[in-house]
Amino acid sequence: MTVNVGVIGVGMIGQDHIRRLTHVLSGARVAAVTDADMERAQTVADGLPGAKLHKTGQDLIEDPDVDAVVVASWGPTHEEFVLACIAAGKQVFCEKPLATTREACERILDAEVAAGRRMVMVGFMRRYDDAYRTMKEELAAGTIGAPLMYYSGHRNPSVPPSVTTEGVLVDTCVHDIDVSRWLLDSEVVSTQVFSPRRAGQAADVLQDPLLLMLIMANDVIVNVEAAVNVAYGYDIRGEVLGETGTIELAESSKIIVKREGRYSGRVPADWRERFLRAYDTEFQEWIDAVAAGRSTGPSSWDGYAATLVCDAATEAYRTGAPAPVTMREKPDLYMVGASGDGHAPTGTD
Ligand code: NAD
Ligand code: ISE
Repeated sequence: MTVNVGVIGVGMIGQDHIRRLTHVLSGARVAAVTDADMERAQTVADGLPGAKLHKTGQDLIEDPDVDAVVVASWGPTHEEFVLACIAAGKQVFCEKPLATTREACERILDAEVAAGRRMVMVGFMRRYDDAYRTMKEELAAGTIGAPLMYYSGHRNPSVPPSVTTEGVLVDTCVHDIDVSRWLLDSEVVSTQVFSPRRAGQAADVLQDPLLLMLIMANDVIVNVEAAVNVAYGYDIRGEVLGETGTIELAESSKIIVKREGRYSGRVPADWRERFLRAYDTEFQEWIDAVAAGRSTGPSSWDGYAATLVCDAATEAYRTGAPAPVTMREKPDLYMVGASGDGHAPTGTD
C-alpha cells in the first residue's frame, strides 16, 4: 500500500520531509500540500507531480485522497490541525511542539482518548538516532548499573536575532527534555534554570548559554547545556554517569583525519545534517505503521510532558527559583503496549 501523505507547512523542515518522503523512503507519496504562504506552497506543489494544492490545512485534512497528515507549520497552529486529524480519524505526524500550551495539549489528549486509539506521533527525532538508541539499549541492559546523572549538551552555531531566551528553552531544549524522559524512563518533576556568563556574540536580549537542571521522578538529575551561538558547528553531546561506568555519544564525524601531528573530523553544520538518518528512520517507521493500521513513536502524552517541562523552565528562568512540573494522571492509552507501539518505550511514569 502507498500511503498518500498531505503536508501542512512547507517551510524549512516541511520541505526537507517532503524530500525524504519523495526521494528517500518507500511506501509513501506526497499527495497534497498547503501553506499560509500560497506562493511557497504553489512552488513546492509544482515540483511534486500529481500533488494537490489546498488553500487551508482543514481542506487538506478533509481531502479523501489524503490518508495521513504531516504538520510542519508554526507551533501555535499545531493544535488546530492535530485536533482536525483526530476528528477525521487520520494518523498525523506533528513536528514538535505538539502544542504550545498545557490546555491545548490536554485538549489533544482528551480528543485522542475519546477516540479510543492513538493517532498522533510527535517529531522527537532523537529517539530514532542510532547513537541514542544504542545508549538506551545499554542502559536497559544494565551495562553501567543504574543511571545517576545525565549531561545533555545542545549547541547551535547561530540563531536569528529574533530568537528569545524563552524560545531557546521551548524550541531547542525541548529535544533534551524529551530524550531525557525517554532514556531515563522517568518524568521530570521539577526544573531550575541558571544563567552563566553571556556569550559576547549573542543578541542583547538573549541569555546564551543557559543551564537547565531537570530533577527526574527517579532522582536522576539532568544537566542540559544550551548554547546557540557557538559558531563552530552543530554539536550534540550526551553522557550518562551510571553506578559503575559511563555511556556517552561518540563524535558524529564519519572519519577522522590525522596529518602533520594533528587530527580532525567534521562537525555537522546543523540539525538537518546531524539527524539526517534519524529523520529518515522516524518517517519510515511512521509510514510503515500507518500502512499497517497501527500507531507508533512519541505520543501525545510525550508531547504534553515536554510542553509542561518547557513551561516550567520558562517560569524557572523568570523567577530564578525551581519550578515544579505538575501533570494529570496518565491515561491507559499511553501506557507501554497499549497502542501498538512496538518499540521505543514511552512508559515514562
Ligand atoms: P518555517 O518558518 O521554515 O516553516 C513553517 C511554515 O509553516 C511556513 O512556510 C509558514 O508559512 C507555514 N505556516 C504557518 N502557519 C500556517 C498555517 N496556519 N497553515 C499552513 N501553513 C502555515 O519553520 P520550520 O523551521 O520549518 O519549523 C516548522 C515546525 O517544525 C516548527 O514547529 C518547528 O518547531 C519544527 N522543527 C522541528 C525540528 C526538529 O529537529 N524536529 C527542526 C526544525 C523545526
Ligand atoms: C530547531 O527547531 C530544532 O528542532 C533543532 O533540532 C534544534 O537543534 C534547534 O535548536 C531548534 O531551533
